[in-house]
Amino acid sequence: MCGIVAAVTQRNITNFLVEGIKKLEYRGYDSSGLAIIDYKNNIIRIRCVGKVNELIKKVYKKKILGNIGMAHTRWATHGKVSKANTHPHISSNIIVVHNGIIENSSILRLFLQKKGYIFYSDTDTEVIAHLLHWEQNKKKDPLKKTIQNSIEKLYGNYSMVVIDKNNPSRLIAVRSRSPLVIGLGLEENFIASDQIALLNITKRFIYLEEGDIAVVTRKRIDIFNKNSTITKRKEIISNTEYKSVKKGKYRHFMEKEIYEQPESIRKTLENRLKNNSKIYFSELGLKENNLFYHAEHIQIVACGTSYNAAMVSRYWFESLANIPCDVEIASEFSSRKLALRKKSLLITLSQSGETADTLSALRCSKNLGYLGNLTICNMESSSLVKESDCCILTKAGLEIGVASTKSFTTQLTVLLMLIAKIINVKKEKNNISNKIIQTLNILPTRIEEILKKNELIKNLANKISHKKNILFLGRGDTYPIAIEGALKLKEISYIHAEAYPAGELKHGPLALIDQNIPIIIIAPKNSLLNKIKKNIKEISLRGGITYVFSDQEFDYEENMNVIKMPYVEELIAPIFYIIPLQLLAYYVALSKGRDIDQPRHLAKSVTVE
Ligand code: HGA
Repeated sequence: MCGIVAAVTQRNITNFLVEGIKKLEYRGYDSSGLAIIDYKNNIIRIRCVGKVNELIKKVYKKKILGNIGMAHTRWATHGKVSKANTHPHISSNIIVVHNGIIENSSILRLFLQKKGYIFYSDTDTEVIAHLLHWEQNKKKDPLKKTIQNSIEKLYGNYSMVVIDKNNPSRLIAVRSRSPLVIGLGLEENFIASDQIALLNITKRFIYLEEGDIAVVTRKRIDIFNKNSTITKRKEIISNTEYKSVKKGKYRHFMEKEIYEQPESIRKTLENRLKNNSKIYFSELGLKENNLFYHAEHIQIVACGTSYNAAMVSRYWFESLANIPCDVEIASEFSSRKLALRKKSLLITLSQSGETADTLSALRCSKNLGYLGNLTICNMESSSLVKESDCCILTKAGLEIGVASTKSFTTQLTVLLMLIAKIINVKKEKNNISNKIIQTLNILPTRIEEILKKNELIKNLANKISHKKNILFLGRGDTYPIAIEGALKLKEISYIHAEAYPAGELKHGPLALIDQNIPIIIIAPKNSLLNKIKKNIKEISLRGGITYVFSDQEFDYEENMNVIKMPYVEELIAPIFYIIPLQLLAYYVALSKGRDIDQPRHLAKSVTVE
């Protein structure tokens, strides 16, 4: 959350900052701002509430000329959404943009107020700016030393970029549990919270590591590690293509990403299914085989959509591989005292690999005695990948829409492959893993078939988009799909939606049923179909209106509508059935005119706990 770009350039910096921050808008869009030191050494700061386009309009009305500056797009944590709280924050000569939370900011604020500092915002970021200014003037130290002294006083997870107007040739970047990447140019250098902001300028990147402070000028980059020792960090050449961040023929990134799923799944499967009988992950070696061989329990930790993917996989781990599996929301996992299961393998799931709650859960788990930990992640250079014992990459490509779609289905694809791999490792010959592999091969084609049914889904969206509440029901491994369908609808249409296991309705939620609550039911052919048919009857008898997604025939019940789905193999039905629910959420939100790629109050890559 919160996007940072900064640069020290040969050319005028304004276009770079504006274009860079636009690309990071997915990280937060409450407000945005920039600050440039102009050719006369004045700080020019422009800030506004709302989308980055508002900022762009304001910036281009002024002609700003300068070679060093920073921009920020905000997802508020300290202080409401307002211009005064928008970054950059300034304390005399010190300018700061920041991502994260300073947990002890109230105490520091009081301390600085006593020293005479006047605060113009409610943010923890302004506290950093004044603290740096105070430290700098107290000891007359160079800025890097000042920053080293100040960060000892800051508690929390954050990253920041600082410019000192009195030395306007360098940027100072600090990484403390929140990512920052340096982009290397020709006699100019850049900083961003995500390489996506820099991809049209450079392919050469250096990722800062925990506790690093980087001093960046046009010609030099000096990185100091957490012990203040000058250090070298590896330069990487990114192979991410810039074009993948464009919408192309689609109206929204979410729509594009829904339709990209067959391709993303093909990429995720590519070179990993060997001779239809073995799974091969190039990221893993013999050490991991050993880990899988000894694992007697799986503990998965995740948030949001990744948590829902984990919930589906719990059914698979237990029914296919006969390994007990528990799934927990990351923020809960790290905030309670845990009783460890014997020989337990910890798995974390995250699209960005920067999800603060999941990272914190991984860090908490480290001394608890897990057999080892594995992350399933979409971002190779992320903190989660770096801090885990081993990783398997989903190959979803960049996902820009705040509501995750292709990251969910590629996570499920990897989880199924992982289960087949574990079965292989534990027992050399097993039909189940062969069946998983064969069925996964068919998955992209099955998804292509369901994507062609979009007209059916559009019709349903028109019928329900004016409703205030919607229920989603599933049973067995489609219950988490009902949860994910409800989450998608809530996120982008703002309609209240809840999901239940169909068998649970009679234990309470049935009292909600009337003609005003459409009930979406996922009912593929499986051993639970007859039970779910009985549940549908119970709803119909009470006047409830049901919309049943199924490839099966049903006896007519009053107020029941069947949305006929193409055939799909039972094993991959959960992955298949989320597609119509993603489309449903999309078309409902479209008909309500919602801001689909950037729904209110949300942001992608949730880097605060
Ligand atoms: N705490 C700062 C930055 C917020 C942030 O990083 N959000 O992800 C603020 O509230 O402005």
